[in-house]
Amino acid sequence: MTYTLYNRYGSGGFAVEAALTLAGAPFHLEALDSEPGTVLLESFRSINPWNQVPTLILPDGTMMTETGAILIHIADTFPGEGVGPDRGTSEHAVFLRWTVFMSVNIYEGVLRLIYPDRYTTEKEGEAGVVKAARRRNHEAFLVMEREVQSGTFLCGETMSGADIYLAMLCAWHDRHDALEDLAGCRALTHRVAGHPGVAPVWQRNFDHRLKTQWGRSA
Ligand SMILES: N[C@@H](CCC(=O)N[C@@H](CS)C(=O)NCC(=O)O)C(=O)O
Repeated sequence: MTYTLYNRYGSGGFAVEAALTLAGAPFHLEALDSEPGTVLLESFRSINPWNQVPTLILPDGTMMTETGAILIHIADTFPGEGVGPDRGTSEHAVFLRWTVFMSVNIYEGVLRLIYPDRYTTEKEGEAGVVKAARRRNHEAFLVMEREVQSGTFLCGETMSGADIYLAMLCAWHDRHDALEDLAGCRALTHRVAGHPGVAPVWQRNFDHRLKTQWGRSA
């Protein structure tokens, strides 16, 4: 019944590792020897043909990719463990909405910032790709900001995998843009990073890689 999670410290598998930890799911972490922002070794393509992490192997051997899909799957597999609201509820609809929103809009935008050569055929086009991605990502964060201003979590009073996802993306965004107009997102990121169930995973992934020590102050 053991999961295998392929990640590299500081990359998107943080959110999956945090969710598995919250769920109490047994897992083995395969930490790839690769730095965030670089391309993975070609040999990893034999495990994930798209050559990205996170890659999760389920206990029956099924291979899963896509952070949002994995978070939703873990929430469904371990109901009541704080990864996501009960299926069929309005809170679950909210959970699905924001998890998918972050995958298709923000995470994808992060890739444009880091690997702009994939999004233009001209070398001189890369600076424009980065500039537009930074602007578009910030617009997406402003949409999220309205949801978290109340000081609670995306799906209400209880933290979920969607909040973990948002916190990770917000901490990354802090490296590329100013967060002055994202007070709610910043506060949520501190709350998630300082959550007792998440903090050890957060610190191992991010503390020595990010300029902000998330979770230490609100
Ligand atoms: N759509 C994927 C994106 C995953 C992704 O971009 N992962 C990065 C690390 S944060 C990666 O593997 N980068 C290597 C590459 O794209 O070559 C998801 O949502 O999980």
